[in-house]
Amino acid sequence: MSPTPPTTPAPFTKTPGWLDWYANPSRPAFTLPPGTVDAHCHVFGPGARFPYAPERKYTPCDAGRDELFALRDHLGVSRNVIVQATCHGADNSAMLDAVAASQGRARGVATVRPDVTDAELRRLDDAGVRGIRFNFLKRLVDAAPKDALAALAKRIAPLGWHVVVYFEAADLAELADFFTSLPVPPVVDHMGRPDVTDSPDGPEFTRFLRFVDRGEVWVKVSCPERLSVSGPAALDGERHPYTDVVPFARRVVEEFPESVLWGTDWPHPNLTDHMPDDGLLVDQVPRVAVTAAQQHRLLVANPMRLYWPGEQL
Ligand code: 0GY
Repeated sequence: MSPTPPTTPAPFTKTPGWLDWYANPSRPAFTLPPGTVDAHCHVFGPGARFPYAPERKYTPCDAGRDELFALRDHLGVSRNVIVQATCHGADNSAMLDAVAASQGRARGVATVRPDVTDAELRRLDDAGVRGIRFNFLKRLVDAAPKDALAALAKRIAPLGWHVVVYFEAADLAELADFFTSLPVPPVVDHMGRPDVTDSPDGPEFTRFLRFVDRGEVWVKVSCPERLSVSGPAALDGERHPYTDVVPFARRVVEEFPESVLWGTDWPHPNLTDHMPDDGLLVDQVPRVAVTAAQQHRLLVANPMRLYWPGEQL
């Protein structure tokens, strides 16, 4: 069943120009392998039950757990990693509610404040959280001092968690040493947001690849719709948009097959020109992970190792 848009009016007014998620995604032509994990997605509200944070930089459409699970089933995904969205600040309730309702088929990545208690971290761990998110995009959050982030990383290390890091490509030079100084692995959102008008062999992406090469760095091969400049209209075959992102994603999968993750980024916050058909995002997978072995690592083995270690595949 395709997810259907919410019918009850939200108590919040969406940011002007906000695009709702794609209401009737196509059925993918590519069959995802059994056990596939969507390792980057979000829930928004619904705002009537889980109010958006006062400090948020945008107000989204509601996009709750039921719609996420409907999309999961429609695409043939088995599990989700639900990453706390900035519109909920450090109130993880909507994400935790979704993880609880998934009956073991979702894990969470939380946002916590520096003064979070150890008891709260243990509660989050019991609830299925396996990491925290450090966001360096000024349009999404106000910057937190690095020493506070480093202190948090030290406190989550005994739980076996990681940090999900989101930054602009131009900021990596300044952040790389900080990331590798942390006692937990960084998991990089959206391939570090490369400029895809550049070459995958150019200096900026080469710097990113060499950073990943330091070891214990995971990369989400995600968000072609956000990174693409050629966009949804320039097709390479009927179901293949975002072609300019493919060489970057393929390069990461080929160089670091054991460290890559894939995700939809549903419900696609802050896209301003179009909303992707999630079925087409699935169909991009075999373009970036071309062998069955690469696909199994990207979609199943790697995310299972990070989020459900020790579970049988
Ligand atoms: C993403 C990207 C974005 C937003 C968020 O939590 C968020 O608000 O993650 C973005 O605007 O680039 O990962 O969904």
